[in-house]
Amino acid sequence: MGYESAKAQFAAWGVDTEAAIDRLKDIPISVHCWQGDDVVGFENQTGTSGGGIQATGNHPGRARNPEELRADLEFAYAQIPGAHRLNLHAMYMDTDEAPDRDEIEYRHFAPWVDWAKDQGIGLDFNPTFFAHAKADDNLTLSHPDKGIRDFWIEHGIRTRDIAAKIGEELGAPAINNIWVPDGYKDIPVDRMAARARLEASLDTMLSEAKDHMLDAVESKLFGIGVEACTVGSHEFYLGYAIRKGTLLCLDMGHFHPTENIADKLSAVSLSLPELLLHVSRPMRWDSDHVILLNDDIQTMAHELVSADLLGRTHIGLDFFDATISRTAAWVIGTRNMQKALLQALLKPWNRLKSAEDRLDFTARLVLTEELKDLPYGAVWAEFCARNDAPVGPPLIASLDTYQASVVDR
Ligand code: RNT
Ligand code: ZN
Repeated sequence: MGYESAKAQFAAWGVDTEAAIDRLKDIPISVHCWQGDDVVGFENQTGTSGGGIQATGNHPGRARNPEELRADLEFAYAQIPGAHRLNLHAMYMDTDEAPDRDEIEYRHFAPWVDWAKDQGIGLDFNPTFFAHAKADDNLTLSHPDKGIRDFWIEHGIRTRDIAAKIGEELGAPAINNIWVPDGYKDIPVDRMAARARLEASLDTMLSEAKDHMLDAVESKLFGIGVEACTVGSHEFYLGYAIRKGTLLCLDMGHFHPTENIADKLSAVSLSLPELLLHVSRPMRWDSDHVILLNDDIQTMAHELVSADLLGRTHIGLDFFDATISRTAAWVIGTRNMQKALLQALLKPWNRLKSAEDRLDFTARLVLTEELKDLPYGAVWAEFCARNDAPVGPPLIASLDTYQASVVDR
């Protein structure tokens, strides 16, 4: 009932809700495993988390092992309409062995692949250059000590092999995203040396061409403990990605607070064939709050649709909040990304673009503002119903029931 009326209202603006629903169903979101356990991992390493990527809070229910994490993910995916991916970090190995980071192999992750096949989800991967004694200086691939650099280069090479094998097993490429915490707390005297070392390490790490996987590089502005300089800055990686043909990962928390990250998509995509997003919500700094359906996310979705970038942008999430139910955080954040995409898919693009082309900015403004009143919620509810995901009170009940089942962990 509600949907049929909404469909007619959108149709009056020339918008086909069925086409939007069909398109949204096929947009995978890569859900980050690390929201489930506060970025701890399963290897009993003793290093500090590094680069300021610490989750705060002590809500009950943190997943302590791969079985608990998978159970939590299965629950979360069941509340999220559509088919998605899991973004796994190397520190989430599932094995009785205790390989160090420079010893990991595909077999240490094979249970994740079996599970992904079972669930019908794709996998992405990440080397873990933090939470390890050899990262305690907040220097890894750019460390002045060649031994430390070589250790991390070996780790990176192994993660590329693992990602390639994962991609081969699942029949779709796995992205292997490189983020290093490298930087300086206080003002360095030789930024060039650190950046030259990072570049050389990356070159060695990425020297072998690989099928079934895609390399991505993620920049950052600063982190707690590396306030004065981040070696892998935006300019560093933008240039690197363009020269080397890797994906560029834009994390929404890794820029100056007043920068509009959505504005960057059209700009960088003219020089880069594919992009990776870490959709996140910084508050004052790279604080990785659960994403809301707010202007930042809606603008991001707007740009993805308006600039026709959905086909070459991989959408991943990156937030971690341990003050609320971790499973609810996944579900709320992922659904918000989808809601923003749906809103963008429900815009009368021809009318909007033609007003702009005619320089009729009055018409453009009246359109953007009137469109906000259209009943997108009824289309969202229909999308959820068709994909067996709850909305409203049943969703809340489902989240509560699951959280109650994990409080004794
Ligand atoms: C850190 C980066 C990075 C991490 C994950 C865990 O600031 O955003 O993406 O959050 O790799
Ligand atoms: Zn990130």
